[in-house]
Amino acid sequence: MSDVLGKIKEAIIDGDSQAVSELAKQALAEGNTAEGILNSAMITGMAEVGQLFEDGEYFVPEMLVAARAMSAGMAILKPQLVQANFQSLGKIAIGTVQGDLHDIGKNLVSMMLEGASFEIIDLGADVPPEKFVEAVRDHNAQIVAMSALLTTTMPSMKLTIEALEAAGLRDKVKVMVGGAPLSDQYASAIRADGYAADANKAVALAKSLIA
Ligand code: B1M
Repeated sequence: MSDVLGKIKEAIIDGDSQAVSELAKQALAEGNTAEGILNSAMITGMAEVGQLFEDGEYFVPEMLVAARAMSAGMAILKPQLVQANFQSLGKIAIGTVQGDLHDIGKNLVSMMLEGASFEIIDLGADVPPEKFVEAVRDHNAQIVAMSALLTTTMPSMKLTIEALEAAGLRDKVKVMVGGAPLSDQYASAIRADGYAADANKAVALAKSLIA
């Protein structure tokens, strides 16, 4: 790993937002791609934060400052990740499901989808089933995209699909799911239309769902 990428990773682990912003700018100026910075430095830094939490060395406040530092870095990379394109491929209502506050992965997926020319209706985090239903109804979204990072919040995806069915909207919309504890098997079990393991795969999946 190059020097600047190593420093970004360390700054994520330390939760130093200012350093992450400055180093991300430096890394871009040195010719690194936004995706390279994200994957080699920032996401690996966050994975290490998760490991430190699991090992009992980090607690929620440390995870929170690391998340802020990650968001600060993503803000610097966003213009490179999202290139304006006016030909919309379709509308996607995206959110992290009810009870779940983890929004970094969702924001990243959302950015990449926007960069691939989808119109994004970002419902935020802790989104109850009825909010997804409302978004499909009000915006005519073709895809509902749900993220979950906690095993305890995964069932909310199933509840959202059932709410779409109850509202008579399930046939009009495709449902895609993702997040670290998810799998293809879980997606099939709750009758989602697809699962993506990361943001790039989410773009490919969204394209295939509306093709
Ligand atoms: Co929390 N947390 N957290 N946390 N947190 C995890 C998820 C955990 C794995 C840590 C650990 O134990 N190792 C663990 C979950 C265990 C489990 O359920 N199996 C955990 C826990 C336990 C908790 C709390 C319960 C802790 C507590 O309070 N005791 C609590 C729950 C709060 C709640 O949500 N109700 C909690 C709180 C928090 C913070 C608020 C402090 C903070 C989140 C801040 C924020 O998001 N704004 C936080 C953080 C930062 C993490 C870790 C360290 C990092 C998550 C992250 O942002 N990763 C995480 C450990 C880890 O992931 N290793 C952890 C980077 C991000 C780019 O990756 O989100 O996986 P990810 O997204 C990926 C893919 O999953 C995929 O694409 C993305 C890009 O590749 N993807 C999709 C995601 N969504 C997708 C949707 C798609 C497609 C792909 O289509 C729709």
